[in-house]
Amino acid sequence: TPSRIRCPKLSKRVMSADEAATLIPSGVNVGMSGFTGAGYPKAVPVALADHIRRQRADGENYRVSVWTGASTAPELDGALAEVDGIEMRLPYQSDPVCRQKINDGQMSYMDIHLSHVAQHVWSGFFGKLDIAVIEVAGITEDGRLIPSSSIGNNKTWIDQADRVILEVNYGQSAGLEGMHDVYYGTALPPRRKPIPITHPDERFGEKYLLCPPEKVIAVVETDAPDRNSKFADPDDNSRRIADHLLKFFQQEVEQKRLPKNLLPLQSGVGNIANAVMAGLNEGPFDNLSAYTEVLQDGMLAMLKSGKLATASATAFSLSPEANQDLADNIEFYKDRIVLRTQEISNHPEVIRRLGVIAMNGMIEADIYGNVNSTHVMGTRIMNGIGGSGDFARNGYLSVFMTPSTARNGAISTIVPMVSHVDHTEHDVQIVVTEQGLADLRGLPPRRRALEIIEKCAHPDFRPRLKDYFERACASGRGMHTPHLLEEALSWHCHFEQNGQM
Ligand code: 0RQ
Repeated sequence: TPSRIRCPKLSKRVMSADEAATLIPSGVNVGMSGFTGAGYPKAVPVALADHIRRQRADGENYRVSVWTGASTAPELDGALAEVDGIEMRLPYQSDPVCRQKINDGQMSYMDIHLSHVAQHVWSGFFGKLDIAVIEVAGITEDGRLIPSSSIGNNKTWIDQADRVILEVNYGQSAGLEGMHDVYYGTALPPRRKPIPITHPDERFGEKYLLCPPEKVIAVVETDAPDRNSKFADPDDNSRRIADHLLKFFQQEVEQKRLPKNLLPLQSGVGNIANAVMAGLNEGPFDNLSAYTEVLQDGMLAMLKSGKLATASATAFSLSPEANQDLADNIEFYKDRIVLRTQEISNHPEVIRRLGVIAMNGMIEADIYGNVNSTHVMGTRIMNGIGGSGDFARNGYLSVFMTPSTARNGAISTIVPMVSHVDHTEHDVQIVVTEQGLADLRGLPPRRRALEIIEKCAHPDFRPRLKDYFERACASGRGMHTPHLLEEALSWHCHFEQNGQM
């Protein structure tokens, strides 16, 4: 294979992952590439974990803080968490070992809106970024970097870090070159200008990441696939959720509240989101577009079938089969996909202007439409808010979806009061479960409660929710958003004590 390091200056910095890892001292802040299991460094974090383990055996308390785009993979989050090597982690993770360490209180975690991360770093809220570790698909003759299968915060990490370690991954399709659009025009107030996007496929940035060669202290060559998790085939619940949503979209088109090709779609992570895309691929809508952060299998299939004309994102998150399809047909997909930095893929201004249809998963919703996306029983983090808040608050439509029960029916995902709130009632318009779809637009709180209980709650829990609501209304307390405070979280307490709500 021909070298992907076409810049002579940088080919002189090639070294092993072990050597590169020793250039990362204890106590530093490290910005790593990676977004939803795509484009994360494959070799240096594992080598760093080994290095930390060895130093720990010699009695040194070696830890670094790890900032990324979003979730990564066992070779990064898993490996570093396993050796207790992470002091503080931000902004989104979905790794089981990390989750355990965070919930056990051994690792700090800051869960931040994905669109906010870059600007918070520019402002220095988290301290200085010392080192960036970035996977790229190649390096051009003049030292520009060909981004990999995600961009995330890479532009910010390279700009802000004093030193940069590059991983050049030969396992990424060389054809990715030209798919990206890296915008260098963002700034802090008062110097901000409008972000020039009026359609998801517009390009106005660079095809490459720009990095002064002097900053690059190491280049490591790798050849390894992304996490590439498989998606489950849509189950009955996901299919029903998708059916309810499609019917709703059709009604909105008939009422002329949505155009025939809908509005740009944003779809969250996971199997339900993927099932909704599968439903749309068989549905009546054509010439669709997507302005989203993650491109999963479902959207790739829609691009292939022609249902989806164009898609903008910051990362792929594909199964091994879909990833192969991407590589085999990269020129076809390159005409239809733009990958951007995450401050642009998730930019509130753009999401509002385009009128994005935001569709995200959730842990639970309460009868008034407040949504918990992140915490099990109010205290234990699952993943993080990710981009769901960027899209929910600013979209034209904000949809949250979940099966109506969890843990084999022991938990109702519709509860009197959410045990943690990520999206307030003001940001939530549509709630969908396999039972039905609640359209909360235009409804005051007590009517929202009746709509959610009737349409979304599981029949095993519906009478108890109704009873709670009626007693709250009769309690003599405030009638705007009636609650029985002494009982509002009793369903969660009951689950913790008895394993059943
Ligand atoms: O647990 O894995 O132990 O079985 O939560 O639940 O039903 O498989 O749903 O994979 O779609 O995830 C909100 C976590 C849903 C996700 C969440 C348990 C359930 C299961 C997963 P097990 P499902 P999904 C763009 C948008 C926030 C970020 C976001 C998420 C596990 O959608 O992380 O939207 N969202 N980003 O058993 C206790 C409940 C539960 C519950 C589910 N009420 N109580 N456990 N579970 N409901 C992408 C990015 O931002 C990068």
